[in-house]
Amino acid sequence: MSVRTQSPQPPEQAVHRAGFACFVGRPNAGKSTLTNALVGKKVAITSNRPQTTRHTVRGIVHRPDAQLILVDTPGLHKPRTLLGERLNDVVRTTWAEVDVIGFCLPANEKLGPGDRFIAKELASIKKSPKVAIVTKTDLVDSKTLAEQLIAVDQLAKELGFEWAEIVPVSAVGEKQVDLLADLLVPLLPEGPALYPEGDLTDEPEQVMVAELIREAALEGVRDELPHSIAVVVEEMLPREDRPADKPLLDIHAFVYIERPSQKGIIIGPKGKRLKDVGIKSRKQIEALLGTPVFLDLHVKVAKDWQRDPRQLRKLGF
Ligand SMILES: Nc1nc2c(ncn2[C@@H]2O[C@H](COP(=O)(O)OP(=O)(O)OP(=O)(O)O)[C@@H](O)[C@H]2O)c(=O)[nH]1
Ligand SMILES: [Mg+2]
Repeated sequence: MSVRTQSPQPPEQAVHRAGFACFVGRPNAGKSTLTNALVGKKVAITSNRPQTTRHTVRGIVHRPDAQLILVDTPGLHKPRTLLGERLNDVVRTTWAEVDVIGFCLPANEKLGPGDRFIAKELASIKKSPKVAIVTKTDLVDSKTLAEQLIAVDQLAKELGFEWAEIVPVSAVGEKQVDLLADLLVPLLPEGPALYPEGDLTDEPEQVMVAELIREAALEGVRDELPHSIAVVVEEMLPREDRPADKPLLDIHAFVYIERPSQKGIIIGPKGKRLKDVGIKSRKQIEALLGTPVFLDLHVKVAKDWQRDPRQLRKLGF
């Protein structure tokens, strides 16, 4: 087993590489946090709730020698709803299309049936190299980390394949994040950049805004509620009659929940919770778009949307 702690030697003749690496793993494994750390900016929302990511998010890393396009995917899990099935389908389509697969496994949780299940599926993909990424290393001591690295190595051996690399990282502690990029780049095909210099994601602004609102709404809600929340931005328009040096962007968005009984929780006593979600996400949206924002948030019930094909389509799944 070779566990990387140092970058490979640079090749003698510099070639430019460009391609796609996707991050897969169980929900909550740290895929989106790692994507953001590599890109150097928040392109994907994160939370301590499982199943935060609901669509693939591309983050672009620009380097002199390469363009590494990261595809952050929803956590793969046993689906309980139609939404869950759709998300799993998205992941499988994605890993069939990328140049490298990065399997994220948290250092602080013993390998479980969920990891085994994913590893088994990865074993059947012959064409792409697979890199094991042991995440959240800041949460464990070196002995636990060493045991996890051995277990991860063993997992592939049991299933009859080898990891191209095994890399321990901490996105929060900023440990070995650059090393991971150094190891992924040589696994990409040679070729020119695929995205313009400076683009960090190809997410539409409207989607990023909706995601920032959802991230704020996820904070502090418990049990099943995180899964029930969906956000749609209906309209983003510059306010008319504003002087050129004092622009204001009007954003109208709906926070959807699944049942009328959830409305009170989202809105909070005297509307306080929803107001806080508005304040928090507005700050982030203003930072993202670089313009003052008026954010108009409404809560709506979309009955059992996670299980209803029509509602799912309306919400963009
Ligand atoms: N301490 C520590 N926490 C981390 C690290 N990376 C992620 N986390 C935390 O782990 C939780 C889940 O992180 P996410 O990046 O949202 O996980 P994910 O794999 O994208 O989850 P899904 O989108 O639900 O599949 C968040 O609370 C993160 O702050 C890390 O390197 N160290
Ligand atoms: Mg995620």
